[in-house]
Amino acid sequence: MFHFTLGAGRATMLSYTSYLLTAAAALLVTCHALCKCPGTPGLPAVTGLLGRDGLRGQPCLLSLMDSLDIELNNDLVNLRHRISRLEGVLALNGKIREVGDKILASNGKEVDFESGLGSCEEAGGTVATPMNEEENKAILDIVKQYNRYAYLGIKESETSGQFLYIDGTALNYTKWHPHEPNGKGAEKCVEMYTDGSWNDKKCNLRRLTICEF
Ligand code: MAN
Ligand code: CA
Repeated sequence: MFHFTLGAGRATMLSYTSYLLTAAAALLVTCHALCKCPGTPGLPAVTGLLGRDGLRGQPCLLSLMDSLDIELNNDLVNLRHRISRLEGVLALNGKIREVGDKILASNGKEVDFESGLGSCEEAGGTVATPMNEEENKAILDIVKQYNRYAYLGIKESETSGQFLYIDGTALNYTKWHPHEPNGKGAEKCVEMYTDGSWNDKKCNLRRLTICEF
């Protein structure tokens, strides 16, 4: 979504947005001028390009609902554009990684598993949990950026050797280092090494906090 070429593409996007804004503003002005249609009982509903309610009496370009739709859609387009620009800034500065629908970020701090989870949840997210190769790579990117092992959002269940997501559901992807997991109930957390592979590990160590949102 954000490549760092902010040349012609961005200019096109801006001029397209300005075009949309101008078009919507023109429609709104027209609507305000023409939409005060007194109902004329008995006349057939006006259809086609006109208001979706089938307006009666003087023809209207847009119904009030249509003009509100345009206004809301306009707000939505502007919000999306602004969020996308903010994401571009954060990605450019190495503050976030985006993978699929997930946004990944670290506060750069190394703390035990529960503290890290607490920080992530307080910020509205949870501990980064790789659910496929692409997500694992994005988390690995941050591990490499800080050159620190990080805890993942995976824990061993009561059943020794069985690891689950924090919400208790079964793993659908794993990247265990050869011969891991080997803690047999004594290493209930999981850390990511700087090659992206996983090791089961005690939960009371200091590991990089990486959250997903
Ligand atoms: C240490 C710990 C274990 C890990 C082994 C691998 O003992 O980090 O979790 O499995 O090293 O040799
Ligand atoms: Ca281990």
